[in-house]
Amino acid sequence: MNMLKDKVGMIFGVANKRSIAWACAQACYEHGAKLAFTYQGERLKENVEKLTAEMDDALVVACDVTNQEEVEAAFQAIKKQYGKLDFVIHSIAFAPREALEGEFVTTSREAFLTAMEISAFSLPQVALAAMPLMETGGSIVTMSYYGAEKVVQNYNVMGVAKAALEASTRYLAEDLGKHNIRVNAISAGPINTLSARGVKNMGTLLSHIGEKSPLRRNVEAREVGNTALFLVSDLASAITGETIYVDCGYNIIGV
Ligand code: 1JT
Repeated sequence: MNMLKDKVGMIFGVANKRSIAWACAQACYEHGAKLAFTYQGERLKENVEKLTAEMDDALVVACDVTNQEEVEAAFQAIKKQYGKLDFVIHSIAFAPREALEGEFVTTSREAFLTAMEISAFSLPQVALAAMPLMETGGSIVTMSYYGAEKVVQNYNVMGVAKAALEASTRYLAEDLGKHNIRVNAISAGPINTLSARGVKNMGTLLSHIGEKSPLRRNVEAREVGNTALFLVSDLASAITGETIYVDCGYNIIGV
C-alpha cells in the first residue's frame, strides 16, 4: 500500500529506535512518505542520522523547540528540500525527573513552566510554522497520555501539560480547519521508551495494564505508529480535534 505517496512529513521526537516517533516514521515511510526528522541537541544527532541513513531523501535538522530561531530554520530547510509539507508528527515532552515522583503539590515553578513549554506550547508553535508550507491542507498529530484526564500517580505535572496539549489540539483544530489542516492527538498506553525508563514503578504500571486492559496486554509502539499513519493519511480526512486512545482499551474500564 502507498497511503502517503507524494506526501512530505516532519517527525519531531526521535531519540532512538524505541521512540514512539520512530515507530510513526517507519509506518509512514513504508507507505511512501518522504520524511524530515528533527533532533534536540547534538547528543541525539548521531542517533537520528544512523537510524535514517538508509531512508531515501530523508532530511535531518536540529530543532530545539525552546529556540525559536531553530524552529524557523528547520521549516526553512524543509521548504528548500521539498517545497511543501503535508504532515507533522509531534512526539516531544519533557519534565525534570524529580517532578515525576512524589506529590504534584510540590512541583516547582521552573519544572511546571518547563513541562508546559516543551510538552504543550511546542504544539501551537510548530503548527504556526507549518501552516505556510501546508498550502493545500495537512495533518498534525501529537502524543498524549491518560494522565491528562485522570490522576495517575507520579505523572504529576506531565498530566497537567498533557491536558494543555489536548486542549491545544482542539483550539488548533478550529483555527486550522479553515485551511484544511487537521490536528489530532493520540492517547497512547504506556510504552517502555527512553522517556519511560527510570520512571518510578514503570514495571508495575506496565504489568497492571497488561492485566486490566480489555486486550490483556500493553500497547506496542508499532501500533501507535499505525494510528499516526491513519491520522496523517486521507483515510482520516474528516477527523480533527480528537484524542484517539491507542491503549488496548484501558481507558474504558471503571472498576
Ligand atoms: C515524559 C516522560 C513524558 C515520561 C512519559 C511521558 N509521557 C508518558 N510517559 C511515560 C510515563 C511516565 C510516568 C507515568 C506513566 C507513564 C519522562 C520524561 C519527561 C516527559 O506515571 C505513572 C511518570
